[in-house]
Amino acid sequence: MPEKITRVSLTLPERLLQELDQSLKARGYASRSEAVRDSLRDFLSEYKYRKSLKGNIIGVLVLVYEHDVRGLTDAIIDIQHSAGEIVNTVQHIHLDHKNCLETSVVRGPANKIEKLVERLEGLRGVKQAKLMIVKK
Ligand code: NI
Repeated sequence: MPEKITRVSLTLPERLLQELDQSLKARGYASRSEAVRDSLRDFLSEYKYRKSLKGNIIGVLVLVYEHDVRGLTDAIIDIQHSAGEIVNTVQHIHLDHKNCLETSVVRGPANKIEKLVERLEGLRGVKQAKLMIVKK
């Protein structure tokens, strides 16, 4: 039996939509829906992977965010301080007039690191939060 399909509507920044449309042809996608479905599968797969991590881990967390979103920089710093025992270093790079990139080396219990990533990625103005696990 075919899977039931549900239609949803999204609000996206104009520029993000333009970039999506430009990448569709180059990547051979027939429609926006197809590309968004694949993106969602990646999004969920990454989440499930993070949730499956156990024990003590070491990783690098990469954040890209808009520093001019009100209160965001303070919120990120507060979260990093409150997780001080697992955030070992933070490197900040000013990407351009609007965007910042931060890499943090994180070390500690997987569930605490997962909580940290969840708190950061959900903040308004955070565009990317990627956790790369480094094998010991
Ligand atoms: Ni910056």
